Amino acid sequence: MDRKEHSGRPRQATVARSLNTLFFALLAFGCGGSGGDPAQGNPPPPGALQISLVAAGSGFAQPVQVTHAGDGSGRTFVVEQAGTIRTLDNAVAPPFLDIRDRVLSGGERGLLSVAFPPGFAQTRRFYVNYTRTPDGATVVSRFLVPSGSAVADSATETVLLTVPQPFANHNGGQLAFGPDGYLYIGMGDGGSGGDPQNNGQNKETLLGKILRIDVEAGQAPYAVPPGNPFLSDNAARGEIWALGLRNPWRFSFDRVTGDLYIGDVGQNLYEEIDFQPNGSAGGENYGWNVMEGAHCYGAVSCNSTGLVLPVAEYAHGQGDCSVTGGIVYRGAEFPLLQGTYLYGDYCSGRIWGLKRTGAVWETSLLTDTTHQISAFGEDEAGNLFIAAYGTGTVYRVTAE
Ligand SMILES: [Ca+2]
Ligand SMILES: [Ca+2]
Repeated sequence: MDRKEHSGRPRQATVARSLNTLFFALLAFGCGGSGGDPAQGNPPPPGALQISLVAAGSGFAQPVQVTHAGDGSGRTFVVEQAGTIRTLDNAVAPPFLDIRDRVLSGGERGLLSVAFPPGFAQTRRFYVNYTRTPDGATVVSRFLVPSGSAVADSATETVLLTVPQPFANHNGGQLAFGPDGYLYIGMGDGGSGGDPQNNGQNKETLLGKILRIDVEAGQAPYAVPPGNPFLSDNAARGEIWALGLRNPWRFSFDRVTGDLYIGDVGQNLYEEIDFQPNGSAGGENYGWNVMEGAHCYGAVSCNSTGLVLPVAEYAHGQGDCSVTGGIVYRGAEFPLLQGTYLYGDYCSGRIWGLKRTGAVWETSLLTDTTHQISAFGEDEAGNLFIAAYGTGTVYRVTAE
């Protein structure tokens, strides 16, 4: 597993980072406090939009997701990598779900996300994505909350999808229900470095993709929606919604517009945010491993025909090395943030805002923190949170 080095050697040359740099041991980090970071001494100009972070919950063990169930309960859930889901207000109460007995955790493996479908308050069923014991394969499965119970029953698991993982890293892991009610699944390229199996561009594998499946229609284990883009292609898996992804660790849908924002972790040089408007027919090819960000990967030139370039990217440097895709702010409390997509970097702790004005996407630095930002999340009301992986604290985003 690659480490982010702070030896004083040039980062881009020495960090042969073969993976999403998420989840390293705490000792490997401290990027924001490593000294000599030019960003620390260059605050944005006065008057620019700034955010602050207020601790909202602590004591979580390696949190990797913050989300809500949309069930009117007001609960905000925190996913812990080893295999538990807790509520933000209490890190020590019996967990909402505990599947540590079947999760292979460590590095980039673990319980990676939970998603609650529309109607969860009535159906009491929800979905998780984890890497399983003992082989590290990706599992997407359904669990039930028994009637009369506030917590899930770990014995109710129904496995819907299993995807073998050739390497320990790049497991993607995001689950999210789109505005169409289908389940979207983020799959990394399988791992190692540089996508040696060329999974990103191979439509016969589920690796290196975003998948779209119908898990709520009553068909076992799931149905492939009739509108999926490659159903008529005999050399493609029908579950594929978009391809050319390296490790879409986090993606999200704008709760107002339905637009999809994808943070795809780069190889050694560029981190990127990809965009897909609501109403897209799918089939977008986001470029990996032909391109890394808006640049040819490992080549002076390349054929970018048909590839969808990112709407934002940043180069490694100033401590930046692994993007954590975020969320569009739709809360009521901070009008200045309205419609802004917040995202950050796991290594540097920096957080940016991205917003489209006409045809132009503009990025601004919102704050520079010392946190290992593993996830952005929101509650039912649209308040935004970040999870600080190493310290186990969840912060609420406020604007100044
Ligand atoms: Ca993998
Ligand atoms: Ca790309």
